[in-house]
Amino acid sequence: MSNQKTAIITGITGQDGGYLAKLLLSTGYRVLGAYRRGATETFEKLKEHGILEQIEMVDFDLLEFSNICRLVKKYQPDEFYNLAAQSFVAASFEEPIYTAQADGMGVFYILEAIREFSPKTRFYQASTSEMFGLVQEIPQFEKTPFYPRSPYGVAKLMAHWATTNYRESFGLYTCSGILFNHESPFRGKEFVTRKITAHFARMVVGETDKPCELGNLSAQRDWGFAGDYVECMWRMLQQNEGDTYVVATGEMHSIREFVLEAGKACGWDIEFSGKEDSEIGTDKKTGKIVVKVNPKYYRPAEVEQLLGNPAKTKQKLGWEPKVRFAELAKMMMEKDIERAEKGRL
Ligand code: G4F
Repeated sequence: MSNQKTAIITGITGQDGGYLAKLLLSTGYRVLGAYRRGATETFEKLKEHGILEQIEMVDFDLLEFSNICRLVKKYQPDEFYNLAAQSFVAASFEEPIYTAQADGMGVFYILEAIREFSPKTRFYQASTSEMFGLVQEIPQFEKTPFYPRSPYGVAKLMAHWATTNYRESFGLYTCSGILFNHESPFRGKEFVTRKITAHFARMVVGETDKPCELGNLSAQRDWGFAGDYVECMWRMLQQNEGDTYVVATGEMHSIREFVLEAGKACGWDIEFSGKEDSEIGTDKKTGKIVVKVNPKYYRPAEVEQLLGNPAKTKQKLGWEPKVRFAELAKMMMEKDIERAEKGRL
């Protein structure tokens, strides 16, 4: 197939990498999966998607400029999706320098490699709603001023502006997707939604009796489905020119509400009681405590609420989020119960 498109996806072992690879493979792309050798992540997600054999794995490290240059020069990809990052906000307070180098500088390396060796390559940067941090208006859209609240948000903001700047300075086709939180059964277990569903699933199959310990239950997020969001990334790279897009559902829910929805899928009717550090969630039917607050999960600076306005994205890209909050929580909960029952959680 001579007109087959080639795409490089960094962060191929992550949640979004798997969904995006699946989408691109289904439309005939050659997919190069870039991953960091020795990364703690394995290929489990790609195996579960059933696509591991169809992806050509290539070594990649956001901190190794020479490696990035060789990769871009060798494959001259039509599309380059940068989904690799140190993506856990809480960890960025402990590893700020690494996070700044990987999530910030790493993007300059990729952009320089594209500029030098393959300027026709269309580039997608995984920007994030964490850049809005201490939100300056509600809801947030493409022109809302940024106010990051973590080293992660600061590093991502640098990469975001680098992406815009290389478009304006060098005429590269670059896009930033300002993605609000997006989840799925393939979400990493360090993130709050999956932490909850994985823990609840262990309780359901009798693997543990202990409640799930969480931090700030009042934080609110605009949660969408990762499968919907990767389709939007692809659409961004099929336009006449690059741009910045907010990707969100336009609905906001608290951690408490996610706990309630996940609990429903376990057959529980959870009631919250107590305040702040001593808040607990109890299943009314059995009296069992299923959630409790542990202040160790509080963050040095919190992003209290994020709510996106995806009007431009819907209008320009014809994109619509399909999976909504309650369905998302149910989907994640059911999959984790199924995994727990098979001993594969
Ligand atoms: O699930 P989280 O860890 O996601 P967070 O920090 O919003 O970041 C995610 O979304 C961003 C987009 O907005 C991405 F850029 C980023 O890479 C990542 O994908 O935490 C969500 C909220 C926070 O307010 C946190 O304080 O949940 C609160 N939370 C409460 N208890 C907890 C916990 N978060 C985690 N991870 N673990 C807890 O026990």
